[in-house]
Amino acid sequence: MPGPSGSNDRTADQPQESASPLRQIPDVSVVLPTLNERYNIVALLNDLRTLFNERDYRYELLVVDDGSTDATAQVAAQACAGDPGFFLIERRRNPGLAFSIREGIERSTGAVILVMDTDFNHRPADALLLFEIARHVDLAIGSRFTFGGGMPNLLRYYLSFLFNLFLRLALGTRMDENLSGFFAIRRERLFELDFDKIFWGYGDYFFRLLLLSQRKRFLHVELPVFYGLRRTGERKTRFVGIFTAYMREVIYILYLKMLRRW
Ligand SMILES: Nc1nc2c(ncn2[C@@H]2O[C@H](COP(=O)(O)OP(=O)(O)OP(=O)(O)O)[C@@H](O)[C@H]2O)c(=O)[nH]1
Ligand SMILES: [Mg+2]
Repeated sequence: MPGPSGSNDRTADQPQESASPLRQIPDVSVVLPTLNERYNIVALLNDLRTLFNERDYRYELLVVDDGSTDATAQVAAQACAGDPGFFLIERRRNPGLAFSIREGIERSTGAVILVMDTDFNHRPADALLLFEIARHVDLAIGSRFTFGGGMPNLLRYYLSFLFNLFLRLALGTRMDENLSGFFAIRRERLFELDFDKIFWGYGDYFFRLLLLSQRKRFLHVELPVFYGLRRTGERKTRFVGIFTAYMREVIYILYLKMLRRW
């Protein structure tokens, strides 16, 4: 339903109208969490729309904004005015990256759900490939640590590599990449999982998603991706805080596993 700004406004307070039975299911729903990404979001939306339109894919782009103060939501809505595949979710409660992603997923309708950052760390061309792969498997993961993948900042790359290795050994995931946040997943498989156990916190939601999807024997594929540099704007995360939160969560999961409650 077109909102006041001409966009399709899926706000948290206005539950989505049920889809018309005549409306075809989108091939892909892209969940785009944003926090002050005004100077990145328009270019990203345009790149994604071009990629999907060129290949005649039916898409849905869900910008999930967490109360940005730089008018990210407004510029995104303006850029996509009149595009029936664009949806804006303006969150007003429970801020947080993983909560935003969950809300985007729950309000999406596509056969494949793709999650990516909105600052060009995750490249649109890789997003297209992840979506195409996920149509044939259950979960396609953008991986920095599979041969061919990487990051421009070598120090961050090696620190993340070591931490990923630790996650893999400690938790028993079987993946090179455990903190991706860049993945495509088949809708029907994703909805088999218990969202309450996965979607909270920051990037740690991804290793919980992996653990539960492994338990359900999803077919996983890792696609090497080389991260781009954030184009403009500021990082929202602080390395030490995030690292401490992830470590605490790993220890908690190990403890629960010992009690056979995870
Ligand atoms: N909705 C929502 N999005 C968020 C939140 N925090 C970060 N994001 C978005 O999540 C993505 C990742 O955040 P970044 O700040 O880029 O984190 P990062 O990739 O570790 O940092 P850089 O290396 O500087 O890019 C970006 O698209 C942000 O806009 C949040 O609390 N809510
Ligand atoms: Mg980033």
